Amino acid sequence: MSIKPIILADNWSLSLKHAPEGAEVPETIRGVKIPAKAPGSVYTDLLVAGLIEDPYVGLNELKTHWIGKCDWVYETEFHVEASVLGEARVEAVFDGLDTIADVSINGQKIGLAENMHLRYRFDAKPYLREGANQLTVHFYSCMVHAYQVEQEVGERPIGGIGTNEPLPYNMIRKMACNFGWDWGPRLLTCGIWRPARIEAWSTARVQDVRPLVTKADENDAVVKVHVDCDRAESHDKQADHVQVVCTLYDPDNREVARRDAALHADTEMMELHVDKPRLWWPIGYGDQPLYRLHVEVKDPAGQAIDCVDKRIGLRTVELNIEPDAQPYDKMGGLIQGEAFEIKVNGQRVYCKGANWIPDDCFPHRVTTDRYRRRLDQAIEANMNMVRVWGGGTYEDDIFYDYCDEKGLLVWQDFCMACACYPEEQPLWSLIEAEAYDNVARLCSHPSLVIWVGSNECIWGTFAWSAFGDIRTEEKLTWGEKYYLELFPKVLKDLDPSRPYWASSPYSGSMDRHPNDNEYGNRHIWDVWGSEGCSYYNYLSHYPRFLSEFGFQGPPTWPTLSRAIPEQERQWFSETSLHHNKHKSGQERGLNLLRDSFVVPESFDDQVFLASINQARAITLGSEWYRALSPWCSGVLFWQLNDCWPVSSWSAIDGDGRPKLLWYGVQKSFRPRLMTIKPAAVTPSGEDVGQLAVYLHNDHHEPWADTLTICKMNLQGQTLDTLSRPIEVEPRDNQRICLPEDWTAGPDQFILAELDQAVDDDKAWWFHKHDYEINYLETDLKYVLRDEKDGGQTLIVTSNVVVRDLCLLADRICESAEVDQQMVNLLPGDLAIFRIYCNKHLTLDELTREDVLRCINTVVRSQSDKSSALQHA
Ligand code: BMA
Repeated sequence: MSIKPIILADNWSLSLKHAPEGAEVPETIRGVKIPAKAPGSVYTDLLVAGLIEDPYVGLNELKTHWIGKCDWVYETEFHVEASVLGEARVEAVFDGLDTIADVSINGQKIGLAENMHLRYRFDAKPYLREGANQLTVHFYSCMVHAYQVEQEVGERPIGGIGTNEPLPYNMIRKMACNFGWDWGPRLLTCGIWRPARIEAWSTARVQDVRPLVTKADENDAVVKVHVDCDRAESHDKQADHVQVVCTLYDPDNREVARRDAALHADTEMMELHVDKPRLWWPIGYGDQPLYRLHVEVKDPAGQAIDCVDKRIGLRTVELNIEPDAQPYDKMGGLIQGEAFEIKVNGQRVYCKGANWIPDDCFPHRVTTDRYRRRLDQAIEANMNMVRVWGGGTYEDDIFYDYCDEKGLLVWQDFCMACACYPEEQPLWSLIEAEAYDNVARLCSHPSLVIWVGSNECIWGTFAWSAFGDIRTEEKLTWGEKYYLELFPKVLKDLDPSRPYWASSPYSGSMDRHPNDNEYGNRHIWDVWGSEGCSYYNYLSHYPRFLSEFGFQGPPTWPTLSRAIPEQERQWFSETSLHHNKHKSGQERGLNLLRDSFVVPESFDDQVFLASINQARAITLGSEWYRALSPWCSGVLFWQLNDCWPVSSWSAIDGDGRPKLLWYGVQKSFRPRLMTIKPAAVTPSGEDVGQLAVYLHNDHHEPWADTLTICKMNLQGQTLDTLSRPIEVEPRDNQRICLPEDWTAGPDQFILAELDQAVDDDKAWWFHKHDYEINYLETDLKYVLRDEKDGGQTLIVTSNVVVRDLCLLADRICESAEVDQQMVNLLPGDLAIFRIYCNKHLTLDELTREDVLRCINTVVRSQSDKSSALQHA
C-alpha cells in the first residue's frame, strides 16, 4: 500500500436513530450518544455504557429484544492529509458490516451494505476533503428488513430454532443463530463487526492471493498462485507495466521458488515448483511445516506498491467417494455403498472432532487468545477436525491460521442452515458475492479441507414436516441451485483444489435420501429427538461419516451459577428453562437420565448425573463409530462450544470451561482406542448379546501388546480371565470377540487391559443400567500434595470398585482446572488428579461432598431412600 491506511477503530459514537411504535425503548437510550467501538456492536456498546444489563445473565435477554427492532447510527470523525487525496483511489474498507447499512461520508451516501458475510470497499474519494471528515454508518433493523424481503419473494419454511418465536432469518445475510437457536439467545445486534479503515492507493493493489496446491508428494510440489488485482483505472496504461512477483520461502526462511509476471488481466497465475517439499499433515499424521508466500506488486520504476504474505502448507486433499462393499454390520453380509473419506497427501484420515458454533453471540469479542484457547481445547481433546457450522459465520483468519499451525482440519459450511433459501433476488446475488468472497479469502489455508453447501437444508426438504413438500410439489425455490450449481461453480472458478459436498447431511445424489447410512455423511438425531430412545441406539447406526450427533448436558457449576441466580437453581425454574433453548430440552434431559438412573431429588445431583449422562452418551457413540472404521471414516459430535451460558449439547460451556463430556471425548479420541462394545448390533437395534473388544489404531506405528480381559465383580474380584497378544496395523482396526457366555448379572462388569498401557487406559463395560447395579459403599483415602509448578495433586484410592470419580474443583474456586474426570477405580488403584488454581485449595475443600463425587454415592443414596420408603 503506498500510503498507510487510516484505521477507524476507537473514536466512534453510537445513537438510536429510529424506534418503531411499540418498541420498548428505555428512556435512558433516547437522544444520547454513547462511545462506541469498531469492531463492535450495538449490544456490546450499550453494555459497556451501562445502558443494558448483561443479556447472558438471568432473564435479561428478554428485556433486550427491542434492540433488534430499531435503527442505529455509528459516527466517527477522522483526519485526511492532502497526500491521501493525491492517490488515484481512496476507499472506505469494511471487513464486515452487520448487516443492512447505509455508509455516508460528510453527509453523502457512498454505499449500501446488505451482507454480514461480505467484505465491502466503497469509493470514498469524491466525498472526502482535506482535514476533518465525518463517516456515518446507519444500520437498519435486520428484523424489519427480513420481513420486507419475505414480502417481496414470498415466505419459505425454516427449521425449529429454539424457544424464541420464528423470524425469517433466511431472508437476510446475517449469521442465522443471532436470531436465536436451540442453544442460542435472540440478540439481534448490528454494528461494524470486523475492522474498518480508509485505504488510499494508485495504479494497482492486491485484492486476494489464491495459492492452490495442485500437487504435493515427497519429490515435488506445484503451487498455482493466482493473484487477483485491482487497477486504479480499468484502462490504466501504467498498470500494464506493473509486475507481480511471487516468492516462496521454506519454513527455515530460505527462498525455494520465485516467478514474476506482467499484470495484464485482473488475475495473474504463476506456477511455483518446489523440489523435495516438506509436506503439511493433519495433527497425528505428521508435521505442519508452513511456507511463506510473498507477493509483491511493483510499479514500472520497480518500486513495490503493494504486498501480501500468505502462509501455506504443501499438501493435497481429496474426498474419496468410490463405490465399495464392506461387511459393515460385522455380521457377514456385504453391503454396497460409497466411501466418504478425506485424504490428505493420498492418506485416508479418520476424522475425530466436533462442530464449531460462533464462540460468542457477538463474534467480534472473540480475541486471538480466545480463538486459540478454544482450538487448543479441541486439540487437547485429541480432535483432528472441527466443522464450522453453516448457521454461524465464516470465521476470522485467526481461526484458520491457528488450525494451519496445529494441523487441525477444518470442514467449512457455506452459511446456510436449517431453512429453505429463496433463489430470487436480492438473495441470489448476495449469496453469490459472499461465496466468491469467502472462498477467495480462505483458500490459502491448508487446514481447510472441504467446503460444504449447507447445514441440513437438503435433508429438511426430504424429512421435515415443517418444510412441507417444497421440493416435490410447491415449485417454490428453496436453495437447491445454491448447493448443486452456484457453490460448485464458485469453487471451480476460484479453488478447484478442494473437495465440495452439497450439504450436511447429503448422500451424493438427489435420488437418495440425504441421511442415508451407506452414502455420504450423516446426522444422527433420533436419540436426542425421539421420545423413549436410549443412547444405546447409537449402536444401531452405521454411517460412512457422521458429521453430527448430540446429547445435552448442563454447563459447569461456575458458569451455571453466573447465569442462574441461587433461588432459581432448580431444574424446571423459569431461568433454568430460559437457559436451555431447546423447546423441551430440560424435559428431554431428565427423561434421558431415567434410562440409566433414578432421577435424584437435589438440583446438584441432577446437574451431576445429567453431565455424566451426556459424557457417557457421546463417548459411547464416538467409540462405536471409530470401531466401525474403515466403513466409517469420521465422527464429529454436536457441538464443541457454546456462545453463552446454557444447557446444550456442547463439550465446552459458554464461559469456556470443559464439561465432563470434554474429558470423556479426550479419552474416546486418543490415538489408540480400546473399547468394549457389543460384538454386533442389528440395524433394527438388537444387540446380539455377545461383547467384543475393539481396537482402533489411529497411529502410524503398529500396535502390539498383550490384552487381558477380566470378568469382575464390584469388590474387584476377578471371576474369569482371558489373555492374548494383539497386533493392529497402523490406521487399522481389530475386533476380538468375547465368549458368548461372558454377559452376566448386574454386579459384574468386564475390564480389558493392555500390558504396556499408560495411565488408566482400560476399557470397562457394565452390563446393566446404573439403577440396577448394587454399587458398594466407598471408603476413599486421599493424599494432597503441593507441586513445584504451583499446582496441586490429589491422590485418591478406594477399597471397592468406584465408577466415574470426578473432582469438581471449580465448585470451590471458579478458576480451578483439573486434568481428568470420570475415573473408574479398582480397589487399590490410584486416581491422580492434577489441579491448577489461582488459590491454594485445602484437603477439606477438595473432598467436600459436592466436589469429590462418584456414581456409587449418588446411586446408593437413591437406593437407600427407596428401601427406606419400602420399609415405611
Ligand atoms: C443440528 C444442528 C443445529 C442444531 C442442532 C441441535 O441439526 O445443525 O441446527 O442446533 O442440531 O438441535
